[in-house]
Amino acid sequence: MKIYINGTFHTKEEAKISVYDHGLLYGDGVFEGIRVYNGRVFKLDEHLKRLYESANSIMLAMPMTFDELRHATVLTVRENNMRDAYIRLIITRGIGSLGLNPFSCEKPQVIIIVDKIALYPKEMYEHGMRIVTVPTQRNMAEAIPPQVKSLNYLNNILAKIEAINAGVEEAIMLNSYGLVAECTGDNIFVVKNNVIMTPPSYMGVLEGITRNTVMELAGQLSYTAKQRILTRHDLFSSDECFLTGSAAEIVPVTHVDGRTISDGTPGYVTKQLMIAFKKLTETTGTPVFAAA
Ligand code: PXG
Repeated sequence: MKIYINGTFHTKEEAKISVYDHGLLYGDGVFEGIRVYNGRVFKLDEHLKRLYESANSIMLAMPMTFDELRHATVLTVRENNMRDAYIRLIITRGIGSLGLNPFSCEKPQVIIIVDKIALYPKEMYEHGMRIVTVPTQRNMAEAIPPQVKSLNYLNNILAKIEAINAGVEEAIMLNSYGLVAECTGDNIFVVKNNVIMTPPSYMGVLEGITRNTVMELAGQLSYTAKQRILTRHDLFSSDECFLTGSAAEIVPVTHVDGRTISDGTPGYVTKQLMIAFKKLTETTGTPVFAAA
């Protein structure tokens, strides 16, 4: 495995950063998780755009231009010679002194890992997943903005621990108003009377690339898709429920807080979206290998 750090490649064993890096000391940095399907990077520019927006929001001056980083990302996939992969792009604040001041840091570190990821067991894609609401709330937008994909994921990790303690794989996080925000690493959708709905970003949601892709696919399949405030009751009484994310892709949800959604099997609209999504991932994206 070849890991990119600031322009050079390292083996997994040798890929190291300083213990003085503020990414480690304070979770100060930003990241992206991107998939490669069939030799093409899916939605690369959308992910890079969100990365630059996240960096700008936390006043982290990106050390590379958009085009340079796009090139480095594609190059790293090519060096690893993988046609189906998961890219983790990490920008840390860099090496600094032991104090919060980010401006003491010399220069941001750019790390690109190309590996595999399997978020949930395969059966869940066929038979659906059980999820529960957990006590840990999603950050308010006035705190760490959920729209920033920062290295500080403790909010979501606490929720993930609560889900695992409850014997399920994923947690529904509510915002401080008790309204549905998202899951720990995925966005959440419901389908009711053939209308596809997901909470608006101001509810405390990361604007998922997969979420936006699903909204587009919904339109192409002639469904109405909209952003709407959702309560737990809206989840319980939905016809269908599913989660979206680059790592998760589209996962049907069949049980929420012990309530069975419809007949307890993955819904028709969900399955149609899964098929359309798979087709899109296989036929679009930035080619990694010259002739792809
Ligand atoms: N919400 C949150 C909080 C996320 O972290 C999503 C939604 C889905 O966004 P995308 O753009 O991927 O559709 C995410 C993304 C992991 C992992 O290692 C998590 C994510 C992405 C990749 C890997 O668990 N979260």
